Amino acid sequence: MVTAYLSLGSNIGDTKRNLQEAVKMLDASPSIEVTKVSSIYETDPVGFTDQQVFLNIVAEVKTELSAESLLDEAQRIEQSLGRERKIHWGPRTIDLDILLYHSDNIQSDRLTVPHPYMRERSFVLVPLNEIAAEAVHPASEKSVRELLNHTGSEGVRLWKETVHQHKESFLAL
Ligand code: A4P
Ligand code: MG
Repeated sequence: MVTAYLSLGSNIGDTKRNLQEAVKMLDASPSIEVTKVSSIYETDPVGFTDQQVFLNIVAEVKTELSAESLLDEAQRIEQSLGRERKIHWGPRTIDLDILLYHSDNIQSDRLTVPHPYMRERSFVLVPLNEIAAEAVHPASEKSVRELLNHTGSEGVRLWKETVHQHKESFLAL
């Protein structure tokens, strides 16, 4: 059993509901249990900036799946929630990225873990810090708290707070 952290973001449609549906679907997967969910943050778009604000969260999962199979599952959920790939870094119904998988460094055709941009993205580090401040980024050997102290939290605002990082609290928001 491995602990992994996933970043979820949405800026099209009923964005809160998209996040909740994605977490429910993850948790419903036979080999994945969602063990923590961050508060929901409203975040200014990064990369392609001429688009709606995002809602972003980070979820902790325990899984028996390999990282590649976890990505398959994430992509299946993106597809079933109607994700269409159009603009790189552009608007999306739901985006699920693997941030950390155990303490592995993975580099394959389909997968780079730790996620290549997580160290510079406040919309990832703020929610990740809420649920896993002491987790270590294996490439840099820095904790999430240290990475966040360096990057800062500009453009990231608390939108709705979960109680004790419980998925039940998140699903009730
Ligand atoms: N891939 C490689 N590594 C990973 C990983 N660790 N997790 C590959 C997930 N996927 C990974 O992703 C393209 C390919 O990346 C996948 O097929 C997979 O094999 P994609 O989601 O299909 O395409 P994309 O959206 O163009 O790229 P990506 O990497 O998801 O976009 P980003 O970099 O995540 O940027 N601003 C705010 N405020 N909040 C956001 O959530 N998100 C983006 C998306 C831009 N700006 C944002 C936000
Ligand atoms: Mg993605």
